[in-house]
Amino acid sequence: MQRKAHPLWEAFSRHLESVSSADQLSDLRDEYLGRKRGLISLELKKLAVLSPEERPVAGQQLNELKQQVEQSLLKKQSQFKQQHRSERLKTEGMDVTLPGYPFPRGGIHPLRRVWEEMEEILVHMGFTVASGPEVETDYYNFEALNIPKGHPARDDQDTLYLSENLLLRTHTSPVQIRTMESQEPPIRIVVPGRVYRRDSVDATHSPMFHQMEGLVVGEEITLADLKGTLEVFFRALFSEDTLVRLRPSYFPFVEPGAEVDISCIFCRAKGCRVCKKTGWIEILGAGMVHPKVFEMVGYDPERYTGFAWGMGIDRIALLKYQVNDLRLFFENDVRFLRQF
Ligand code: 2NM
Repeated sequence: MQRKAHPLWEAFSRHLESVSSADQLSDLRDEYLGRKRGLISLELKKLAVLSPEERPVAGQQLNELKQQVEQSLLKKQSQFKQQHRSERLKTEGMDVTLPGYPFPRGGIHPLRRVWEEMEEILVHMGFTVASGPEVETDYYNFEALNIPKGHPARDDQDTLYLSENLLLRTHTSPVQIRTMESQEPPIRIVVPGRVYRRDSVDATHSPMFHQMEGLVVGEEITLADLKGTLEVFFRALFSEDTLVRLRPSYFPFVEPGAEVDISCIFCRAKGCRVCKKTGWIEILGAGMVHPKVFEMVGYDPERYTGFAWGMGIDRIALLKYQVNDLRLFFENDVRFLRQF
């Protein structure tokens, strides 16, 4: 049986019709459902004065009204939400299928990559990375390395002097001297860094380039250790079948000194353009540290022996990436750099 609707229902319905915003809707809710002064709450209080016969009927009617009001308010509220959402979509919507903006990517410079790769191999072999100043004194760059004033090697180096006594280091060897001065053997260091020479720029020369020198000092270090160390290093850097060979040579700071070749990594020693048909590529200089150098740093040359080497990072990068002009590494044209 359809019960008669509460008289407030009609008033509420009319009110609800005229509501046009979420704020007005909230006011309407307070007006009817507010705990203290809401119209329905007031009606509920009036139940108390009715007779026991009238009370259940009126009470049920009132509860139905309350439920209907609540439902109507919720329905209206969700209409407003929907409306708000579609308005926002109209103004804030975006086409997620549009292509994005290109994102410029940086990269590691090829010289730096080779530097890091070489360094990592040596660190795995137990070497510690050492570094020092690029502006050096005559003493650390020459004197302590058994290159006294007037020695022809000083002209060979073509040094960039800053003053009578200060210069841009021509090799990283001063770092080895500083290390030996400050610590006792055993020593096992690798020294990567910038070095400077008075050279004009061409495909194979630059006044600034990069070296990675190494030094091992101990009580029974031999030339065989030097060869074995370099073999392990080049096999890791190039390939497992790389051969190493030493040819006698002269550097004032070592005795004996050697030029070190590796078997050609391009033709596997068959003979090609890179190795000039010899099957070998000259890659570094090395030797057993000269007793005079040990004396200069206060080591007993009777007790200690050691080997050292010096190699060009730039030259190895040229080989590794088959680039034929050093200038490409220094000009930093992104079209070139992007290829690495
Ligand atoms: C080279 C070749 C041979 C070398 C020697 C030393 C030191 F400090 F221990 F005496 N450092 N580096 C060395 C030896 C460097 O470069 C072609």
